[in-house]
This record gives sequence, structure tokens and C-alpha cells, in this order.
Amino acid sequence: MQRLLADRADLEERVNLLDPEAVSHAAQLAVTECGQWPAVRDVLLRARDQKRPTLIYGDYDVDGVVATFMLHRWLRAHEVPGNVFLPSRMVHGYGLNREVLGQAIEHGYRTLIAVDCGTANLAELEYATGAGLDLAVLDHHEPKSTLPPVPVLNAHLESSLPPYCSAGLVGAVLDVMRTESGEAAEADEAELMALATIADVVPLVPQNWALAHHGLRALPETANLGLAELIKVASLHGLTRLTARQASFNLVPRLNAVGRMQSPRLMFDLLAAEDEQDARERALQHDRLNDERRQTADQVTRAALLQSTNHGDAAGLVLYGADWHIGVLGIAAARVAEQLGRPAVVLADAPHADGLLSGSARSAAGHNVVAAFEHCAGVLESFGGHALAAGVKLEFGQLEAFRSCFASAIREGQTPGQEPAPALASVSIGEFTEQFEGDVWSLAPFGLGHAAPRCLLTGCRVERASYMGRDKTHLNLLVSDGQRQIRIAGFNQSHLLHQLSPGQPVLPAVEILPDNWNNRCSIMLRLLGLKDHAAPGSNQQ
Ligand SMILES: [Mn+2]
Repeated sequence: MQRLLADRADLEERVNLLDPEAVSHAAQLAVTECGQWPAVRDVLLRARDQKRPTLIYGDYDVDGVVATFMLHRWLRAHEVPGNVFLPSRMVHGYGLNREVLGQAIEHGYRTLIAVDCGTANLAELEYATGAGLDLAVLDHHEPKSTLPPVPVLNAHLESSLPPYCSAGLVGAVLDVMRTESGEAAEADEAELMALATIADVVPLVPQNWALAHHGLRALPETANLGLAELIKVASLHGLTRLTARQASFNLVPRLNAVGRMQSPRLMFDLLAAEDEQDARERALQHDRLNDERRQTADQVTRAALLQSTNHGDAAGLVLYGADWHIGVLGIAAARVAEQLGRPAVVLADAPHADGLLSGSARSAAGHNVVAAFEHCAGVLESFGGHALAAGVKLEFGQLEAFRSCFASAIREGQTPGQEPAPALASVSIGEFTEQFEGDVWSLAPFGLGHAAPRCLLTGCRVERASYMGRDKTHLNLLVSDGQRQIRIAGFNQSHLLHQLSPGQPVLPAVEILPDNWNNRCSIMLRLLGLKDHAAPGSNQQ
């Protein structure tokens, strides 16, 4: 295992962070070193100690809701009066909404903390400060060129902060506050932060990786009643360990579905559930809305892909359907971008904003979609987000202008050069010992910024090869070294089937991932490709 990850400069740091104390220490250091920390801390202390009516203004996805929930619960524990506001993408759009801020002031709130939003809302923050609100922003979205006029913690503005999701950031802030006052942490925060970290697909730099790692470990035994019921509804109960794949494919979509199809408040209420029966009903409701979301997302994706054929070879796609469900535009954009290998923006009519189109963008091939939006700022009403995922609003009349502007911005945009693929180390089946499997689990999860180990599997022959999956799109390959068999999953690789016959020697390039099949912490091999035995040098490293 050490050999497979020999080129990782940060391996030692990750091994150190296997100790939760070290994670907490690093988090506290990251926060207290921020230039803006004293000012943010003052806002929190004033809210806590003066019991100022406080509104947490969050966001509608897992990260936004989890961050809001954690901060609100801390204030509640200190008997600070207040509430949360979780915007609906359909009604309130992207970021802080001026009308909502006005209502908050009317209702007598004296402190407002924006989490997972706010960095780019300069005018709204200005307005709320002018109206006498005490404000702070805890966010990780990209700032505009002008700094916000209120205390803000954001990794884009503070070099000491790792690229935490907002829940990770709130967790680190609470860690500092609690350490100062000698409070104990809440029992479920590790798993909440892990879900948000995985849901937001933030880079798995050591500190984010550690949040995901420890939280995944804690998840099966979570003290959070809502999460425990959600795990049952997703048929993941009884497993002693969960993989990041299970979290991101089975738990995150069920959580996100409610904010997309109905209201993010439902997710907040699930996390806050205080009795089992209530938690159970809420988890089932999440499941139903997730089914609805899935069907709707399939429909919109099909329609968007069909429309994309009208725009031939545009480097970046802008697709629009007046009645496409606004809650699944991000999912459709992600699928279109993935299938076509090009950044995609998927737009629909914004239901409560007259004449405006609203949509989501997802990147492909390393492009920065927010940078492309900046390039098109002249034809856009508003936009915000990250390099890989962003949201946008524009007038219907600007659609064609935006379409060509986005395509040319992507075409001219900097594409990071493809790094040469590193030579793969050779590994034989016999090396996959229990110790090896344990090492894979210790270094999981893998993902962006912390790629799973890869190797060439030498000395094996095909035992059996078959289709896998409903649509026969996947390949199920069983290989053997004569003593032991091992299964290799080839996702979307069923076209290789005709090259494989029993007894034939093969040289599969594979990625090694943790697997908990039959509730045993083992590994699974994901097929990257088949190397040619005949090619000179390809089978000897
Ligand atoms: Mn976020």
C-alpha cells in the first residue's frame, strides 16, 4: 500500500489526522489564524452573551442545511432566541434575498449569520448593516472583487483555512468557541460534517479527507435519530462501516431531494427530530421525494441531451426548457456535462421572478464555469458558485447572447494541460492481504484531491466475464492467479466483453476502493482498462 501511494507528499499528514484530536487541533488553528476571526468571534459572542434574536440564513442543500443546523443548535443550547431561514431555490434564488432581510429586520432580529451563502451579496449585506443588523458570513463560495462589508470567514479570503465546505467551517468555528468556554461537542457532528463534505464534493485535502473519514466511521452508530432512520430507509443499516460511495449515492440524494422538490426545511426537521417515530416518518418522506426527484431528473436530462444536438460542437452548452423543473437543473447539468465531456448550463423559467431564467452549470474537462460567467457578466442578471458548479439568472431576451458568450468563454478559457499518466505499479492478487485491505480502509475515502490507489494486476487469467446491470452497460470480470479469484467491476465497460475469454491471460489496470459487501471491510477493484500484453514494456514496471 505504501508503495502504491509513494508519490503522495501528504500521506504522513493524513496518517497523523487518523487521530481525531489532531483534526480538532488543526481545525482550531485554521480558524484562529484568520485575520477576520476576531471580528467574527465578536459577532458570535454578542449573539450568545446578549441573547440577541439571531437569524441563521442558510442554503437549501446538504451542506447549507447541515451548517445552519449545527450553528442554530449551538445558539439554542445557549438559550439565544432565533430561527433559521433556508431559501428555496425556486422562490428566493441564489444567495441573500433583500426582501427576506427586510422581513428579518421587521421581525426584530438583531443578528444575522449567513452560512453557505452571502460572500458575493455585497449590496444586500450593505443594506442589512445599514439597517442595524449585526452580521457575519461563514461561507466558501467565490467572492467578488470587492470584499464584503461585514466580518467573513471564507477560504477564498483566508489563506489559513482549508477548502472546507460550510458545515466543516461551522464545525471548526464551534470547536474554537466550545474549547474557549469548556463546552462539550455534540455527538453527531462528525457524521454531519462528513455528509456535507461528501455532498459538496470539496477537494479531499488532508483536513477535508479527515472530516469525511471520521464521519463515515461514526455514521452507522449515529446518535442523530433522523440520520439513523435515513440509513434504514436507504437499506444501509446493519453495516459496520459505510463507504463514501454509499453516502453520496444513497444518503445525500435522499437529503437533497426535499430541498429540490419541496422545502429544505424538511431536511432541517429530519436532522432535528427528537423522537424515533417522527424521525421515521420524516425519513420515509425523504425517500418518496427522492423517487419523485429521480423521475423528474431523468425527464429533464433526456430533454436537455436531445436539445444539445442542436448546438453541435459548442465548447460549452446552454440548454433551456421553459417548464423544466427548477429543482433538478443541477442534476441534469451534471449528467449532460459528464456524458458530453463539455461544461453545461441547464436553464428553466424561474417561477417567481417575472421573465427571468434560472439555471445551474456544471463543469467538465477542468473548465471554470464561474470564470466563464464572469466573462458573460454583461448579459447576466446574477450568478454565483464554484469553478465546478454554479448558478445563474438572466433575462429571456439575453438567452442567445449568453449562449454564444458562454461557448466562446469556455473555448478561450484556460484548460489545464493533461498531466502525463504516471506509470502504474504492478501488484499480484496475492498481495491483497487482510492487512492491505485494512490499509485501504484507513486511507479512505478517496476522491478529488486524494485519488484511489491504482495498479496493474499481474499474473492473472480470465476466469469468467459477463454483463452486469439492468442495461448491460457494466462488465463483471472474474480473474484468478490460479489460487485465488478476484472480481473486477468495469463500469460502463461492457464493450470489452468480446475481448475476454476464459483462460486468457489479462493485464487489467485497476483502481482499488474500499468495499463492505457482506458487511466485511474488504476492497473492490474498478477496471480502468486492459493493458496489452504484447505492447513492449507495458507489462514490466
Ligand atoms: Mn456549500
